[in-house]
Amino acid sequence: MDALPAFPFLRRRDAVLSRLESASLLLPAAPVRAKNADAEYRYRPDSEFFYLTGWEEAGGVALLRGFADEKRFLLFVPETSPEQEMWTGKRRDAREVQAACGADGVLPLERFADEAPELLAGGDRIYYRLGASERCDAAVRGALGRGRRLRARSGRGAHAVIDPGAALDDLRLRKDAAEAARLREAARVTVLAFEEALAAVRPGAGEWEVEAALEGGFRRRGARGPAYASIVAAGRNACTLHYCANSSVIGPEDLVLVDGGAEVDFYAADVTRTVCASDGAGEAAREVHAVVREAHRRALAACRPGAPLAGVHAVAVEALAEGLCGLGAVPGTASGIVEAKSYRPYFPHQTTHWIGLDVHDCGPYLEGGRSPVLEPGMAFTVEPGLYFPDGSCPAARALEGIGVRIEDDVLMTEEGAEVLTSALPAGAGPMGGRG
Ligand SMILES: [Mn+2]
Repeated sequence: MDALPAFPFLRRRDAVLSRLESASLLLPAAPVRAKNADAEYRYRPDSEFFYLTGWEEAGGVALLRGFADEKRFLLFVPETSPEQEMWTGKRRDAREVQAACGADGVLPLERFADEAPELLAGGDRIYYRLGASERCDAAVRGALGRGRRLRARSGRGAHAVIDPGAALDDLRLRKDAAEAARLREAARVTVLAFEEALAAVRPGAGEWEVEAALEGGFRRRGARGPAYASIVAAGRNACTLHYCANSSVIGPEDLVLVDGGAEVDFYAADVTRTVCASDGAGEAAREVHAVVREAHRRALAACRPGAPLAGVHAVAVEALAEGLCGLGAVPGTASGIVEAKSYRPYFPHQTTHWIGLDVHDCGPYLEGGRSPVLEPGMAFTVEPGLYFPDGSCPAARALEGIGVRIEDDVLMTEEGAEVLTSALPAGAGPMGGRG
């Protein structure tokens, strides 16, 4: 992708600084994570840290001070050395970081322990996630001690620690133009990779081969890789919601559920399709698929500006309940099934979740007892499903072993709901017969 548009980060920081008022915000970069022994995972920055700094390297700490007239945004970064560069490559030095991030100052990390408590103590609250880093925990303890003394003398000093989500989640919920572009690109790449992955679905293929086609499709198009562990679940594996072993061989009568999404510039897509491995899939599987597809269609139609997010779920539940009734899976009427929540054994999750820098992005599902209303900038998935694990459905044993989910990504805009992944057919047909 092109370089990020000029300084969306600056605008985000301005928004956060004005919210902080008399408080400060302390955000450490995510640590490098060990996979096992001395092997490391590829580095991925912390979403909140990246959202405000645009900085992608490990080891830094961002400090924002809403109460201050100067040094409002400081970055502490590790010192570079020839030894470090030999092993892990060149890192930008303080001056380059300052230019790239627009910080008021960039300081070496070794000065953090001495300077941070002082810098934090003058505000009255510190937004910080306790336990995020030992270095920052210690600085916050120091700041609270100083703040107590300052407060006694001047009436203002750090005396409370608040989760940074309280200042950031609401901003991250409404995506700006730079974020919308990333989400669209993640969706575009995901659709193309899904076409390749679904073409690899056939009897006798390993689930891992479909996974390889999907994730290869992400990487070939420049995505960082999968945003989360890809699911390729043939037959009854699809009844395990977070199945990701992807180690079974696809049978001729199987439905195959594929759930994956590319991560592009740290923004996630999240798509699911469920398709027949061949023409040999049974009638029951096709009927369940048709029910989920209808729920998916109606739920997408319910994504309208001003509508409550919970309404999307309600519409999907209604359609699924009608389907469960028609399939003979649950006794009673559709409205009775909704009322008694007797669909829950077969649809145990929600229809929507927010997406963004995190595949399950921050943002409320209930505010003051009410569902949030859909507004431009909000991005979320729509993913109804039905799952019938073994032994779950005495009333209709033929359904047991079937799992279906269909999932698309939606971005609310001024014009309405933009289904980012609508180019990918939602049908169940085997190769070539989808639509
Ligand atoms: Mn999802």
